[in-house]
Amino acid sequence: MILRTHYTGDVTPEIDGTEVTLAGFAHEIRNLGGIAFLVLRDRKGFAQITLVKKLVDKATFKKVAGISRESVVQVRGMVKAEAKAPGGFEILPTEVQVLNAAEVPLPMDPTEKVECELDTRLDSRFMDIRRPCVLAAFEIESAVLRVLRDYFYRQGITEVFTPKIVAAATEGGTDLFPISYFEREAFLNQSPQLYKQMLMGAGMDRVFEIGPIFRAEEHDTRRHLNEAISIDIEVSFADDKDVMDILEGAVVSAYQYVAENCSRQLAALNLDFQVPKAPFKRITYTEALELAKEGRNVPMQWGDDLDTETERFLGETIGEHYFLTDWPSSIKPYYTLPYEDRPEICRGFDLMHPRMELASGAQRVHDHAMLVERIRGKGLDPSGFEFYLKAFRYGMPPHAGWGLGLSRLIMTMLKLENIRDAVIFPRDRRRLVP
Ligand code: AMO
Repeated sequence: MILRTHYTGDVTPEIDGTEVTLAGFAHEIRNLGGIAFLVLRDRKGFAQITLVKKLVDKATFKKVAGISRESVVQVRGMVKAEAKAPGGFEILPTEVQVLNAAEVPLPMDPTEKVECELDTRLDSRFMDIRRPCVLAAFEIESAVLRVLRDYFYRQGITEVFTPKIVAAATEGGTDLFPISYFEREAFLNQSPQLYKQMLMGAGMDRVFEIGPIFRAEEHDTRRHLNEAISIDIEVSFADDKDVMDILEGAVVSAYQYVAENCSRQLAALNLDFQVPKAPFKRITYTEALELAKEGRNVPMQWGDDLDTETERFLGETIGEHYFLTDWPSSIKPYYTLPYEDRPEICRGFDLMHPRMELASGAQRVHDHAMLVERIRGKGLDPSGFEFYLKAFRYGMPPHAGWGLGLSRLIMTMLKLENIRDAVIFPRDRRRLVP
């Protein structure tokens, strides 16, 4: 049983005279006495249903005039070209059915006329997503996932899934959500890092994973969530430069695909959309620090992590996507490979959007003894990493990889103010429902 023959967006004035069946939400109902209009909205647009009192039966006119906003309706009728109506057509109905009536009042106004607080919108997210400008972001996200998967497949990268319930920390022992796992304590994984590296030891050579990461951080910012989707890759027989090239290609492909295939969604977002130009600038941590010191009076020392203010300053100065490379070994995780001749610097990198960090990655330590030493050097106990370290004892190819935050990619691509706007049901410090 298909309840519609067309989406509103597929009806054009050229099919004047065709009978169609549309289904969607009652966006607006206007009864002007002798004539009534029902604006039907579906995910592809709007259609004006015009009822002339003299031409339709009384009962239908009365029913339409009494429909509550946002009720689910189905309309069968004839397409008529009408320059003044949205999309250049109207529907002269032969049958209008209310499939499900909406209660009054609505929990929020789903039209775009009224500005609404983010919290109110998130409390009634199902209704918020009915707004074309909100829906557009999630349709674009789906398009981005599709093109990224294609991009990875074309590079011979295999899609994998790794566990989200784990026994131990991946990235240093902090910021994990504990859960009860039968008689033991377990944790929600904060990154597929250790597993994707182990798969290099498994000879899988090139893997990618798109899945949730969990961070029990207390952050309450516009760019942090406690559950996020991360796009991770790991590649054997490759170094940091090789995977930076893959990352740059992934980001540019995503933008390009959206520019070419998502014009309806971009129009709903009212965006001036620019595809970033490759190659992205690559500057070292030390160069970035010099730039920041020149431009602003900051007491930052070599070895400090870049604070938000410095990141903002660099973003404004550089003005486009850029890579920050060659970080101090002391502030990158234990799995990041130090340069042989300058062990205080490592082959870790971040991909930056002028507004924030989008991804981080590195060439990894693949030597067992060095990895044990690096784990110890970070004040961690190697015995907790035995399942991981084991994969480094029987032949581990050199490898590199990265993790890219999907919501941050979408947020920056679509110039959204808050990362929560790039997640259907966000999880943050205060929000566990819906
Ligand atoms: P990192 O911790 O930098 O690196 O995470 C990678 C990317 O994931 C996104 N991200 C987040 N997005 C929203 N809210 C959060 N709380 C959050 N935390 C991370 C960011 C970030 O750049 N194992 C490494 C990756 C690697 O080296 O392969 C890692 O997890 O966009």
